[in-house]
Amino acid sequence: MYFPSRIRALAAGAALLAASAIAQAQQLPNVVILATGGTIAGAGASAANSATYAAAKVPVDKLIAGLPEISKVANVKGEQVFQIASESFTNDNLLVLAKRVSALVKQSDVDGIVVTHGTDTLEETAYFLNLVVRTSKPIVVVGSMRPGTALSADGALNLYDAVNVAASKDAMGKGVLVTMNDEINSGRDVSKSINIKTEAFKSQWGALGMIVEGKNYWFRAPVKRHTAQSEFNIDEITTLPQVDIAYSYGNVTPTAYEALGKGAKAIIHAGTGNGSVAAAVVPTLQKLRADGVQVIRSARVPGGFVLRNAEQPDDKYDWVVAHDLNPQKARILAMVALTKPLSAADLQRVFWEY
Ligand code: DAS
Repeated sequence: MYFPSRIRALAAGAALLAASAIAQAQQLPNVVILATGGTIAGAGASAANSATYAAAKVPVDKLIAGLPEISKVANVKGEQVFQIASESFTNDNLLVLAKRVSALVKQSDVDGIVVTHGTDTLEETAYFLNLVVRTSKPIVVVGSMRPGTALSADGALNLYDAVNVAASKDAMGKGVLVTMNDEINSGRDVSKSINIKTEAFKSQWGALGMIVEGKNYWFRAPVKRHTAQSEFNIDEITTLPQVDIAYSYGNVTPTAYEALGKGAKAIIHAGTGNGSVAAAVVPTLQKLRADGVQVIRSARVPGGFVLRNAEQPDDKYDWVVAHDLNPQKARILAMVALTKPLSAADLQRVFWEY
């Protein structure tokens, strides 16, 4: 039977639906998800495997398809930048990722960026982006402690939160952010403090806020320089200098410092207490400094900050203190800072400001 008026009505209805879908999409922010691997893309043999699984398996399009709720929050596009476990991240990975972020945030049709990442070095990548990407648009780094195949997997909500924050105007100008376990943390301050719980990421100065059911609740903002206010720019960086970390402990010898000092532009001393240097190591650090290697005192103690000229004569030895940065964060800042020819005094200013 042929009913032209019904067909016309159906066609008109379909056109109306299509038009409203387009109008709605035009109203939503545009968020790009750059996937690098990690547990958030991991898969285990069974739902009972929350710790035994393979990281970096699930492609970004599958992650997005598995989270239809985000289509109501933003127009989301995915790019698979890498598919690796983040303990294997290299300086080249950092450069490639940061340059892609920098290119995307320059686009007027991109409102925010999400980076999915393994949790092991997530804090390093988040801080690196915080230092070198010149933008006020939200950049949110996110991971998960359990693979998506596990009971009570945390990745889906972490990713949903990350897209919400990346799509939020009130997240602009706060530096690189990390959304894990309902919290919004600063990419500068946050570090992985527990290796087998979903509440793994903590900032010793506290979270910036929380996100609940897609709404951001802010309680503070960063005071250190970042992103648009940074003097560093990934578009002007082609390579990163070698900076290594030497861990200190009782009975320590200069062996590691001597070996690392052969190729490094800076050594991060993960000292005991307030970044203390064992008497057996002082002469080696003095020689490294004389040879042009920067010596930066951080601490193996997770909380507090290293004081300049307290138990160690930093002025006399021309050493730098890492302030409140843990050794792995201090390494990221030292690498970025030493892309420029800085004296120890200049470097110390950078550690106070960033
Ligand atoms: N191997 C860990 C990593 O890729 C898995 C994870 O926790 O994301 O960082």
